[in-house]
Amino acid sequence: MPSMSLPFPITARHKGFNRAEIVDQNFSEFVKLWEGEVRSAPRDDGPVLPGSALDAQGFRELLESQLISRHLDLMARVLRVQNKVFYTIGSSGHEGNAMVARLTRHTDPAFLHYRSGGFMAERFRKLPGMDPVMDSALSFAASKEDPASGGRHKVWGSKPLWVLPQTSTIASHLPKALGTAIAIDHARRIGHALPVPEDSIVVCSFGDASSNHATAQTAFNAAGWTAYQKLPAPVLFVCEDNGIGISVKTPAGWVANNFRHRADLDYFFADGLDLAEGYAQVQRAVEHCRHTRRPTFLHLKTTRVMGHAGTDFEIEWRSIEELCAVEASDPLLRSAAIALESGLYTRDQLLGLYEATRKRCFAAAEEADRRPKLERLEDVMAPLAPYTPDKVKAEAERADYADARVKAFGGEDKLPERQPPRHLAIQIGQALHDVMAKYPESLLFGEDVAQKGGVYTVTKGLYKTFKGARVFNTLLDETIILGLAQGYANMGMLPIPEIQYLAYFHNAGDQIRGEAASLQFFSNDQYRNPLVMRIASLGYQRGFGGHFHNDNSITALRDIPGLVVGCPSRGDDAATMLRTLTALAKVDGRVCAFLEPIALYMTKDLYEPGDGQWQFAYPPPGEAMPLGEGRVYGEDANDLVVFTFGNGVPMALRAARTIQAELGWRVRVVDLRWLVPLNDAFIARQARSARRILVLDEGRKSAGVGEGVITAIVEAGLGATPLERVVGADTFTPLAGAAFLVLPGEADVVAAARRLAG
Ligand SMILES: Cc1ncc(C[n+]2csc(CCOP(=O)(O)OP(=O)(O)O)c2C)c(N)n1
Ligand SMILES: [Mg+2]
Repeated sequence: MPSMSLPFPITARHKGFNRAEIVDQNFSEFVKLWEGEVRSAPRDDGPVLPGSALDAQGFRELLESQLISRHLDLMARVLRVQNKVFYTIGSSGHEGNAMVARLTRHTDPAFLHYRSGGFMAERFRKLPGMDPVMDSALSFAASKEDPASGGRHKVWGSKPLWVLPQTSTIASHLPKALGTAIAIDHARRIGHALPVPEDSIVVCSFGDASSNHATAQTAFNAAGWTAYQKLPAPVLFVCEDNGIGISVKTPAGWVANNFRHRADLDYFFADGLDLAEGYAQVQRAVEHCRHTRRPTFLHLKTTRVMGHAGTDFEIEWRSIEELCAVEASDPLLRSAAIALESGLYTRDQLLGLYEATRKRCFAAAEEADRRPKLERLEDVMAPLAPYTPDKVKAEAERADYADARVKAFGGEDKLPERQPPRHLAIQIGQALHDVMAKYPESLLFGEDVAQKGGVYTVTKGLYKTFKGARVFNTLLDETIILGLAQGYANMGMLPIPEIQYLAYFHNAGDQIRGEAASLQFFSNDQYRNPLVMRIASLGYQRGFGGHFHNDNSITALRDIPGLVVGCPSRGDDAATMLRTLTALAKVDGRVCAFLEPIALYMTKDLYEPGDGQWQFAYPPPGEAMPLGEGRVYGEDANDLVVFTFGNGVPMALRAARTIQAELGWRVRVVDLRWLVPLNDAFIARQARSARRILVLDEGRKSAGVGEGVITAIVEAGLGATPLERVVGADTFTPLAGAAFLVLPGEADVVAAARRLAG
């Protein structure tokens, strides 16, 4: 508990319910009653107090930033009840983080804690003509004109100031902040031109409680893992330690104890409550990070006044003595003391500045309240999933990299389109060679993808061709793999991360669900983190079983807003789909998932062993698969139409033969290929001419792709068409032969057709 006591006794006024009012009055009272010695005011470029590294001009500006931050908080508490402001998690007690902003550059990408009002106000100084008060007010008011998120969330964010908006999920931004830092130095190794200066560092702030989170810990670990190998990772982790997380106290000394002695995470402490004292300490950390390019942990002492948020009535769960002691450690009281003691401000000047800042914040908030809000669903969703079909098509079909691909494949005669038809695994590998030849800024990484070429050798040869700077193994952590992907994307590269098995995507899903897929939305499409995530997926492996290698749950991907999910069932489709996915990433900044059906990797035959009918000619560059377009086998057959994807496609084609022989039906098989978003219009078109419908979904029954297909059919008014669904059971997949009890098989398809006939 802070030891500093108030310079006035605890009176009835201090026992009030509204702590914001009390904290506000404390400042004025503190200034009025201050009785310290006054020095003669220092020159602008002289130290604000003897021995301080902060000069007078710097102090004035930092103080102003602190006051802006504080009055934005106070304003939010007042106007929230009038429904003019929609967010009250504030920065009060953390205003010292303005020092971090002052000592870094506006081109140092920043991923910020929600208590970053001081940091933001200070960073706004770095570019002329910007107004932190009005910009913040528009965000507090959820106005459509909010320059950070367009009214979608109260976030700290700014395109010109390189502040990438963060979600409210604590710690989830650490992996991508680390990824961005690694990307900054990695760019040189592949000759990529960065959007920020080469000696930039990444600022990443978070709270003390958040430092315990698995997602934070994995970022610290990966930062250390990187630095241990003497690879640069210039990230400044700023732990803003106020000693508490909502209502749970961090054990005293825990943060220092936990981080002071970590190998390859260089620890610095700074007093964020005292500008005169803390400035040099922050400076040391920033300079260390910039010059050594090593991960740096800045333990910034802060406090939290006015509770966690406006809804947190601390008086109900903390003693009045404790509350008053915390409020006495308010950094603005310390700043007031410095202002007065240094002689830079008289009492009246300081109170005048305080009140003028209040007025400015309220005026901005009232103005922001009059600005337009988001009022139409189209406007809300506009930045979520941009899609410019013509440009994507042109980019996907662009084939102006002939020389690069000849080099990648090792000669004209080795080009894949000149080879005999091959199976899926080979053609994915070839397609990846093509993509990497086309985009020199693309990187392929994951577990075991480099020398070994992946568990299934799909990426074999890529390491040899494109070398270790572009094809590399990561440490074993999916959260970090996806954090790295976002980091590389933030720096303008094209990441192609691999997740070794679908089951392990779930392990790190928030990096896509909460982070990557949400960036365009919460930044009003100002920031994009395009990436193409490859995932070895789905069931039916023979001889290598068990749930975790045969996970068939696509549901976790289906409801991620903005995500594109494609799943090819054959090699030529894989190649043309990958071209479209990379084009979607490049042109529209989309986050994409490419599900590779493991059991089809090596499948060469369709009907009989040795028939070679599941191998296809490699489509040369210039061909691409339009987003949403399925593949139809037997376009004019309509006795039965089977909707399916992945392993279901060859299964349905085999079953179709039996059905035709037995029931005399001509069967059409529709490979959806694109699973998210489902192309409802395409499904309806195919269903309209069907006399009977069968939905074959190898995923689980609940909330799987099949549900989406049936919904599209019903919503198209075709619900009267006789329909059967063949789908995986709602269970985990067991080992060995028992797996086939859980997953749909050819016999189930035939049986469903019989039911339709009967
Ligand atoms: C993953 C996750 N779990 C829980 C929460 C709810 N939550 C929001 S803030 C918070 C406490 C964070 O404390 P700390 O990191 O110390 O930051 P402070 O608010 O004290 O600055 C919690 C539990 C969340 N936002 N994200
Ligand atoms: Mg805290």
